[in-house]
Amino acid sequence: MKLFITQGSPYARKVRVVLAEKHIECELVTVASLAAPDSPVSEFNPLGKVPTLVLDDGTSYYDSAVIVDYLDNKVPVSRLIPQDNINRASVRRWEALADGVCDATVAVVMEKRRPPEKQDETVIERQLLKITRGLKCLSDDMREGKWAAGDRFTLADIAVGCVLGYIDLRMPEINWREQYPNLAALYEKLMQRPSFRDTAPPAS
Ligand SMILES: N[C@@H](CCC(=O)N[C@@H](CS)C(=O)NCC(=O)O)C(=O)O
Repeated sequence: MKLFITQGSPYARKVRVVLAEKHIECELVTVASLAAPDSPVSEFNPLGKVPTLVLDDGTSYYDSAVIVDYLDNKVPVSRLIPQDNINRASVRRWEALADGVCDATVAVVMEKRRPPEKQDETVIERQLLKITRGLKCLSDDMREGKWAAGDRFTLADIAVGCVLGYIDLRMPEINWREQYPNLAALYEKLMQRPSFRDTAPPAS
């Protein structure tokens, strides 16, 4: 089994944390450039995106939500996604919100990489609003809880940790630690786990 990744991708980090938490062996293939038309990942995923998981028989799975679901069921111990309907939907909603904040962060970063005269301020403003509202919602919903969703470590914590690490990497000017001490405490706790420490994005 091999997983196509880039070092900075928060979605790939989510899958790598799940692999580590569940002690699943998997070869990591780092893609040098996703923009290259001959990127090796497009052989397995027509969208050319990471993460993409390729099984030994050539079957490929994407996107990150599909991959983590597959992995959690492949090794059904230390489940990261609850099986009962309500708790499962709750964890999945946390994941969708955290991934959505990642999407908005990526959109801002991409817009700001365009030449200044081509950047659209309204696009940036709209995405920044999603980031601001999304972080506030994550913090409000966590309240003073020990973990993001319920009383145990789940995929919700992994997804939140990955978006916070990504914001640190790409938009360190967003001072979420000061604004949301409960998210800061959660991230600090997550970074004590080898799965998070070993997958921390490299300094840009
Ligand atoms: N919803 C997807 C998002 C994956 C994604 O956008 N990955 C980025 C890297 S962080 C990518 O591959 N971008 C290349 C592209 O869009 O062509 C997931 O959760 O896997």
